[in-house]
Amino acid sequence: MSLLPILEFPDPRLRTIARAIDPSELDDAFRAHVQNMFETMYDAPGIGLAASQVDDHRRFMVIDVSENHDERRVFVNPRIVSREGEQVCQEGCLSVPTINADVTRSEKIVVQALDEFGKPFELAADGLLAVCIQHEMDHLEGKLFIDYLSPLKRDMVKRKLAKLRRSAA
Ligand code: GNR
Ligand code: NI
Repeated sequence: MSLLPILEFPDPRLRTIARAIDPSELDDAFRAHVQNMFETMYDAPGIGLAASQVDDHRRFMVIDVSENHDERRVFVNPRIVSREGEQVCQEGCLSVPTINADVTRSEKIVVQALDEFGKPFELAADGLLAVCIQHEMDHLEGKLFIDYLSPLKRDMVKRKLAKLRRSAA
């Protein structure tokens, strides 16, 4: 097991659009990589991690929104097949450290994906799980939650992060 480095904004690699995975790629090496992603996510700590964030541009993500870290979910080639309603959630992102902001997302979604063994499944999600699935699927499209902010707020975020980087250097 090993912890993977997480890319941080404004790294241009976070803007990469992930490519679909062929089921033949879902081998033991892939599953070992998935375990490293869970380990990296729990260590951060976070409730979700898209492959894009660890510079892997295949279309998959891992999520566990449980308190006890006992509800691991792997989504390969996820697709949202229905949406209903709206919810506003204060979001954060491991790739945009120290920033939190309200984002409006669908309240309920139904997602279809493959698990890490290539088995198709369908999941109805609401609340935080629905938010997290939408947040991770955005990463796979090269999109970050701060992209939804007004230009003024996004500018404030950029300046805060630039200042943090200067003091860290
Ligand atoms: O750990 C995370 N928490 C979180 C909280 C509210 C909305 C979305 C998230 S996802 C985030 C981890 C992350 O950056 N995943 O890409
Ligand atoms: Ni994120």
